[in-house]
Amino acid sequence: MMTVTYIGLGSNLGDSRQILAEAVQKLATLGAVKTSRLYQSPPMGPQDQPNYLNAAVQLVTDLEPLALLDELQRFEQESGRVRLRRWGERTLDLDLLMYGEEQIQNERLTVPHIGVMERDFVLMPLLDLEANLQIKGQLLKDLPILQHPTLSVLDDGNWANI
Ligand code: PH2
Ligand code: MG
Ligand code: MG
Repeated sequence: MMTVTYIGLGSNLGDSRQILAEAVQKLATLGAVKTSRLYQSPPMGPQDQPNYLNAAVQLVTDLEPLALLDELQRFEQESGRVRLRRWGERTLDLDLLMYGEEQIQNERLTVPHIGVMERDFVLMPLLDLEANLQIKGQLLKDLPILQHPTLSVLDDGNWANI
């Protein structure tokens, strides 16, 4: 069965733009993808780290949640993933934000992803993909944090098609 899923993308080490574009190409091998705009965002967590590039992808796939997570983690490793500390800098972060309407809680996975509602660098890209997206009946576009976004649009075109 095909499921509409949403993946959050982040990078603040290496050639982040290239790394994210390659990640989108890899995600496209798993199903049909739509890509958000590309954003630059100040770091959440330790402030002595570079700004992040952030984006989101809508992926329609027949992979089950844990099989999809395996693929995401494989792509992170293939990008030469470096992760120095919690909330700290990394070459590629692929987060499974939403998997259809499902709520999932196990050792490996919490879906919807913790913090979606509090992070503008997750919400704005998601809303590019689906303006009326809801989580548990809450319209994401109505969340107050979106009234004072801290991120900026770097590219609203076909940034992933390099
Ligand atoms: N990811 C983190 C920690 N901090 N800050 C921003 N702006 N964007 C991120 O994607 C991000 C972060 C760990 O995954
Ligand atoms: Mg993350
Ligand atoms: Mg992650």
